[in-house]
Amino acid sequence: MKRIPIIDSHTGGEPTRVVLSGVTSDELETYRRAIICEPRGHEVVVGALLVEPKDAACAASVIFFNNVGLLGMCGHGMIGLITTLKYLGRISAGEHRIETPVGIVTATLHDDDRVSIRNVPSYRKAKAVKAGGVTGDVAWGGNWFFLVADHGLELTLKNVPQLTQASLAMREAVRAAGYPEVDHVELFGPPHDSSNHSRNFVLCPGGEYDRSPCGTGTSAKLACLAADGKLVPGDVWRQESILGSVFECYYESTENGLIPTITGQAFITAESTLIFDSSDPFQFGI
Ligand code: PYC
Repeated sequence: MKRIPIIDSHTGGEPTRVVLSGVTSDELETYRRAIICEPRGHEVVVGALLVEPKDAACAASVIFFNNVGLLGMCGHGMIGLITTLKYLGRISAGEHRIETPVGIVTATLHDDDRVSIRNVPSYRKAKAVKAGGVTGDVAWGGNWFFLVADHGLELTLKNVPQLTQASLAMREAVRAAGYPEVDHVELFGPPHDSSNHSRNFVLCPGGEYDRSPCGTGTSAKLACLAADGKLVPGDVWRQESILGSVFECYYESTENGLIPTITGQAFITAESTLIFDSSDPFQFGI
């Protein structure tokens, strides 16, 4: 029987499953759904496969994946990964460089276990795109987002089915409008906690919603705020999720573009071994 050791965590409610060994990057497509989906997991889980870094100055290299494919970067997942590496005793407080498929990210593990992610350069590609009856911006924050404020929906947990349906329709519309790269949709509304600046609902590529405020989505949001002159470098933006969990963020303007830093905290929830029995008809997931 094949055995794959994993560590689970959540960041602001959004789960991350770190795969420690047992799968190579070439084998990932064979095991991707088996690791994420039922009967071992759930569609919302984001996987993080640890692989050997090419750059010796990096503490680790990671490939993020979900129920439908690979992710360029993943903010909540990176916070989960750093917390997992600390749990394993592989890193301690301080700065750590981590390779991702879209570039090197610097993560700082603080003494109080919060983690700050200095993300890849983020930017707005298109402003005020009209698609599916709404107007929004297309932006990159490590993944591609369509960011919409004029959706007319209330961002509450009881509305998740409507928010999901509406976001799926917006995604189809923005792709048809000339932005086929968009795989996440981010809806914005007023925060429920007045110490935050905004609340969001984020549709992920596989149709699930992000329980956290979404690190790459918040990076895309910072890029749009900066482009509109609504947030200056260094000023703090507190992004609240549909669950009420918060990422605290700011950006720097550099010669490589706008670099967001996202701070949050993850908690370890399980340490276990996935078992693959060749006689199990659902060994590769449902
Ligand atoms: O935190 O960047 C993120 C993320 C992407 C998809 C789910 N979470």
